[in-house]
Amino acid sequence: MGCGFSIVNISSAIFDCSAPDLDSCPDESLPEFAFIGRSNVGKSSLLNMLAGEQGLARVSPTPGFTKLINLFTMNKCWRLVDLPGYGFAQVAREDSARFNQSVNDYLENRPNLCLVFALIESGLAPQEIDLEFVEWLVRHAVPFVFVFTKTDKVSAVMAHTNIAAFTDRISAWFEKPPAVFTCSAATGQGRQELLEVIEDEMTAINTAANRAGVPPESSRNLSLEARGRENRKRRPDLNRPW
Ligand SMILES: Nc1nc2c(ncn2[C@@H]2O[C@H](COP(=O)(O)OP(=O)(O)OP(=O)(O)O)[C@@H](O)[C@H]2O)c(=O)[nH]1
Ligand SMILES: [Mg+2]
Repeated sequence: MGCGFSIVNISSAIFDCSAPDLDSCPDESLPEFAFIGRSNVGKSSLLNMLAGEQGLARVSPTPGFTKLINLFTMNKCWRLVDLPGYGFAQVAREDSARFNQSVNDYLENRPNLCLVFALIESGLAPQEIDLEFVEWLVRHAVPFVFVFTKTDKVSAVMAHTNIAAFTDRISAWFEKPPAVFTCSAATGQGRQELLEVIEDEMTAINTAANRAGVPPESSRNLSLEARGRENRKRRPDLNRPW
């Protein structure tokens, strides 16, 4: 199956490997979409929901469950990447240990990382640790969109209030803020919209490859690297000194 196939229909979802660090990640030939967020926010659950396969990534009510960079290949042509969460209490005693260095390294330096889904719990008022992590993403020009999770656990009004409060806190950091999505791994809410985000990114990659006049299959690495460079150049305009 080629990469021109509609990615909204996931027909194969395969576990690649668990990597302890960036150097242990597999080859850079496929576009990657990664999930990041506080421990227990629902990263692994959302990955399974998008892949349409419960049990693909391991889910647990215990925070800090995912400890490695877990990579999964969809339709043999793009990857979903489940990352360890941040803010897990037992590793949060020291400030320096609150964020995982391997995760930061992956987010900052993986050339085929197309887009990050930054997960925030829709039932909570803005948390300092989430704001701090988003600030890190902005600082490092990591391309991301927001996904507010677990909408089944909260009223629509409360979710809206929390999302508005969060986006209000960060609005001064951007000229154009990242897109905001909501989801529930329990009900499947948001699945179509998030797969469309991935499809749009994949279409952009293929279009760039075609424009370069090289067949998409053989130029995939090249166009992704170019895309990574482009993403890093697209540092949002920030209205405050860092
Ligand atoms: N009600 C509800 N529960 C959810 C949802 N998503 C995840 N959960 C639950 O939240 C808990 C944590 O889910 P995970 O997907 O393991 O969270 P995670 O972000 O991968 O957590 P770490 O790997 O520890 O960083 C589990 O008990 C899930 O069943 C959701 O959309 N709705
Ligand atoms: Mg997890």
